[in-house]
Amino acid sequence: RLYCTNEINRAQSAKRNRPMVTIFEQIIKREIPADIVYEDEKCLAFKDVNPQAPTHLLLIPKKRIPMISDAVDSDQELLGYLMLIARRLANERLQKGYRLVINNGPDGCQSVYHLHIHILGGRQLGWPPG
Ligand code: IU
Repeated sequence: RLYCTNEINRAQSAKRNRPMVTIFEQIIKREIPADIVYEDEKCLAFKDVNPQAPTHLLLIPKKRIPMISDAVDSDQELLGYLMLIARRLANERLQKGYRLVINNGPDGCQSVYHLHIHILGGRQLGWPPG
């Protein structure tokens, strides 16, 4: 549970210290490395550096949307597109099932303020989440 506590601490302090340019934007611009598994003109997917399951990918839009609660009506097409790409990446890798997750804000355990969909699978996942 120690790791979980650290994640919660990170999430609780993340918004206050929120940088103008997030690490995920730096990954999009190739300013820092990541294990990228998919890219197109609208989005990018890469392996989470601290995987919580045998498969743990992050899918992010190239458009800067800090969190799902910031999304606006005109993001409808992009958000639908992201869900379909997440489905495709997951279906290709995780025939026995998977979970798509969006953490939002400190209590939602969000630590990076660039919208991302977690794609998790490769083991039996529990419920409820912590
Ligand atoms: P969260 O939903 O904001 O808590 O998810 C952020 C994720 O980003 C988390 O799972 C981290 O392990 C992951 N991550 C990463 O893959 N690479 C990084 O450089 C950083 C965080 I910082």
